[in-house]
Amino acid sequence: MSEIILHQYQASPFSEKIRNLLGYKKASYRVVNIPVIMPKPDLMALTGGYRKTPVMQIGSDIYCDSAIICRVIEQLYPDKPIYPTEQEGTLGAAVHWTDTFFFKVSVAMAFQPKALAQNKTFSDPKVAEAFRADRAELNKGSPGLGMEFSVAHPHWQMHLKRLDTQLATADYLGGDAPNILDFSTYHCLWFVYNSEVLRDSFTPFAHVLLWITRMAAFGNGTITEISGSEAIKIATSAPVIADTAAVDSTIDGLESGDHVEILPIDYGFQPTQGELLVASLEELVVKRTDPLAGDVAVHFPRLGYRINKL
Ligand SMILES: N[C@@H](CCC(=O)N[C@@H](CS)C(=O)NCC(=O)O)C(=O)O
Repeated sequence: MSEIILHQYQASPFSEKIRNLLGYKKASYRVVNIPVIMPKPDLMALTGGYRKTPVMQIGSDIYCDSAIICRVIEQLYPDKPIYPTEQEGTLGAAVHWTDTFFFKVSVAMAFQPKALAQNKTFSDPKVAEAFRADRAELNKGSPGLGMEFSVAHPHWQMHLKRLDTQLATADYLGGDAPNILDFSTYHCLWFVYNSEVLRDSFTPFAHVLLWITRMAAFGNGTITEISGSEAIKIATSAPVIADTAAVDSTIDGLESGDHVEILPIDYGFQPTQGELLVASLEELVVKRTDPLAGDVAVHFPRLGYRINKL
């Protein structure tokens, strides 16, 4: 089995979701630190268009979106399971709400004027402007992640109060042990908690604060940094694993080998094109041949993505 390579950057909350899960699973893995804004040429060689963070690579299999990344990590590290079957439906819904709506609330909290004024990265006006322009490009054609602070703040307080009530009864949202909802919730809170000027917003929620300490104690696993070009070299020398055609043509009316594009339905409409390998209720996979990375299989979760025949 090829080792996990996580393409990520330190400040990315969705990357922290994965690092924290890999810490919980006591995994060793490699990390490529990718740029926070475009261009990301090494990442594009692997994904063929998808530009969000994080992306996970195993050999020449490329996994886009933290939802599918967590599922693959669970298969690789089945000990201490985080997807209890008896909660498959409710957890799926709660995790999606957390990773979409509540993530937006958290972004508005983390980027409120008080926090931005203290943020070292944004103290350089050129850096701040480049970031704003890049995120405007990312969000083109979609409502993006924008939420007014005045709307986000009461939603933040409401959800933290509910979390605090629940965490007074158990160590984790999952009960005695964390489940996927703990990791989804943690990265949102981590993003806000990282800003020292915002720490006091947690003060009324003592049980949440204890839970943050428990989650943080899992750490991030054992990390070895490699370069983007080393990761591409690994992709070129590995065979594509997802080579068994598994297209359920009753879902999208598509056949194995069709030329398609896959893109998110929320924001970041940069598509990945390729030859259809898998289209099931859970997963979409295309195969593409990249001039640098060779043959790669690019995987997406079904939830949150659309597929178009070209
Ligand atoms: N649904 C995606 C969302 C990922 C996402 O929005 N990541 C942010 C960073 S935490 C991002 O991609 N920002 C733009 C970028 O990094 O280029 C997932 O679960 O992985």
